[in-house]
Amino acid sequence: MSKRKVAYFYDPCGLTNIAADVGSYTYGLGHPMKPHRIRVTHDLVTAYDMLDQMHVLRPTRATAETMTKFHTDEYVHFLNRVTPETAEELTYHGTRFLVGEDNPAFEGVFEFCSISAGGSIGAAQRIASGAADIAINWAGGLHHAKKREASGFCYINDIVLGILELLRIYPRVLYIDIDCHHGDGVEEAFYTTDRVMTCSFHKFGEYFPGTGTQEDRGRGKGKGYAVNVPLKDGITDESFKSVFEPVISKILEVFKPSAVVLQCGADSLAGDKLGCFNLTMYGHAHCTQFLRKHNIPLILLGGGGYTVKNVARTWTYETACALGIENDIDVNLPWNPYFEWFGPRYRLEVAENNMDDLNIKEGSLDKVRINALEQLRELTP
Ligand code: ZLV
Ligand code: CA
Ligand code: ZN
Repeated sequence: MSKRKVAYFYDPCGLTNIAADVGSYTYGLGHPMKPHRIRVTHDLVTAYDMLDQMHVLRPTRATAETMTKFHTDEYVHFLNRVTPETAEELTYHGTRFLVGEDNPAFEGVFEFCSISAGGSIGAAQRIASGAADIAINWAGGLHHAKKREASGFCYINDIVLGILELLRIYPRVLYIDIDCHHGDGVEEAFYTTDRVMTCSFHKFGEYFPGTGTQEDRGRGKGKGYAVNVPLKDGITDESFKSVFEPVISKILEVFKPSAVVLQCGADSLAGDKLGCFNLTMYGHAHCTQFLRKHNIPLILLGGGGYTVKNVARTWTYETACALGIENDIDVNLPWNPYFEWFGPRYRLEVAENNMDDLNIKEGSLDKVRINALEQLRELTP
């Protein structure tokens, strides 16, 4: 397999005036979203000596004005001035902009968003200029953020901003979302256009955010260009592949994207604190490998992922997949600042568990695959 030019975005100096990186922001004690996982991933990528095999770039922080390419002025202005102390007052007692405890006004929230969005926009620019074949931003992938509101741990939609940047150059962009949750913010942003196809694989049924049925297919010009693959608990590598491969192959055939954005949310891994799927690291990374093989300009983004060690393992392995060196990677972890923490096995692996695959047990997987393929067949010119 031939080499690819890879750009890797990482901010080593988050939290202004403090010697810290993007991993230093915290949503607060007890909150499942841990930006620290980006730093642990970076330390593993470093320990595996991958940094000198790619262009390591510090993202230009997205300005408030840049964010308004998607979000409203009013919302961005709010986010730019809110602090933990003023949140109650500025949100009209928690009824506007930030709803509920999912989206706290934590210290440095705007700066955190500007790093996340800056990385995804930078990744898009690097791809569009031809300087990279694959661009990576593990601090991105915050797919729930809405035009005028934060949602599901996401404040600024770095993905929408990155895709808008790609659309300046490319006629068609494909967005694929393997996070365990529905990619509702990105779907909504491009629901009425045929220039962006969105395809989300997610748990559906009594699960956040509650959207993403196969009847939701886009509207107007965008009809047919939103693809939803609703799944049940316990999906295994084999089941996932049996729907991912045919659906994505068909999309590549009928939509012919000029660039692909893959949201690699790691809460679809087995053993995730919030997720309910049963994918191994290899099953998850298969999606990256499958897309790399097709040789279309590719952006890899982060997203969910709440069992920090497994997130770091998987995104590290996926960085190796982008470089095409995954077969040379030692499954025994090299020494790194968090080594002790990866016990008792100290290995680069995420194993499956013994949960039932309800997609097979309840016989829904075949129907879901057939429905998606039928929708795509209708787009054939
Ligand atoms: O992975 O939350 O269920 C991309 C992503 O896709 C809800 N939120 C909403 C609806 C009512 N609430 C619950 C409010 C709880 C606030 C704090 C938690 C705290 C501790 C443990 C779990 C949660 C939690 N919140 C679990 N699931 C939620 C979801 C939001 C899921 C966002 C997924 C984001 C980054
Ligand atoms: Ca998803
Ligand atoms: Zn998620």
